[in-house]
Amino acid sequence: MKRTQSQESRAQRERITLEQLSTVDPLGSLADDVRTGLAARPKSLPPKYFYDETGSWLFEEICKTPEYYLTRTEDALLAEVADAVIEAVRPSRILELGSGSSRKTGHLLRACENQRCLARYEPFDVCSEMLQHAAERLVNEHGWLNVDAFVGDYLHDLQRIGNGEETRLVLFLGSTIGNFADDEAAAFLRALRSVMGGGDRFLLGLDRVKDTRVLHAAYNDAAGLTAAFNRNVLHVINRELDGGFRPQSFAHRAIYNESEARIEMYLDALEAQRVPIGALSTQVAFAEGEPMLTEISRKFTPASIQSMLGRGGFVAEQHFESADRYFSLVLARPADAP
Ligand code: AVJ
Repeated sequence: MKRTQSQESRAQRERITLEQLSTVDPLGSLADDVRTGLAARPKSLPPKYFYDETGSWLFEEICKTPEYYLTRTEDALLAEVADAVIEAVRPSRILELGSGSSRKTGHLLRACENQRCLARYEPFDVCSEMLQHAAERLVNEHGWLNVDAFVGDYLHDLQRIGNGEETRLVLFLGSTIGNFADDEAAAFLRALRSVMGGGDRFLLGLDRVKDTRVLHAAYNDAAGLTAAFNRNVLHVINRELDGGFRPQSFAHRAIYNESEARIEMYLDALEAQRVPIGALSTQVAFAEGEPMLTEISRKFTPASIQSMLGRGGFVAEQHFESADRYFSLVLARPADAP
């Protein structure tokens, strides 16, 4: 019997669940974070506030620039190794932290299909619209797939995802872990470790140390998208905290700090100015040329990956790298598990 279109879409919707893990507003911590960051020297802002609707769109556009090799290199590598990963882990569930549009996940789902390892997909993100959209696309593409989506902040709400007997593969892709300082990365990994069972596995994407010119270009694209992405955080503050930033009076600057092995992204004040922030009942003074750190993006070596994982309670089981060694995918297991 032929099913009508509405029966079809209902059947698809029934394969999707969406659970709100936190009741806290993702922007709830913005005021405190901005107050703290702007009182620090150098002034700084946390990178997680880049990603409002405009910022998420700008990031997607950055990924398409010729200079920003990260996304396409990781995507190609994942396509290459997905079968090996699924064969090694044979997961019942695939949990993806910061899943966004879930575009790269398709490689793993196809590998699952090929190997008759029909895992449930658990995308985890702050944006429920993005999750709903991605889930609908995926159940549409994969007739066998069930999606259990989680809305929350993976830095705070990890403890609330259940941990059953089934094997879970946890994904953290895109080298997002590079945004965390050493101690933050260790704390995040330990928190993740604590919700994982001994048989669970962790697949982590990491950008590698490479020629400084290649790194520099990736964060200073010719089209100016990274500059717009950087300044977008000022628009977010203006909107959410009744701020008076004039984004055009700040210059985008991204440099590779070789001794720290990280990109540092700044907004430099082009002139001396006082910026009112209504919701904080304050004015923030900037000297001419004063830098404000908006993001670090760490670059890794096999040795720094090992030591970071070790501090977080993991050991690398398999290390996959692209032929140009621009990017790594590391399959890790809890250190104290068999
Ligand atoms: C999404 C955090 C991996 O650090 O490369 C892109 C964000 N910043 N261009 C990165 C970003 C500037 C990106 N991550």
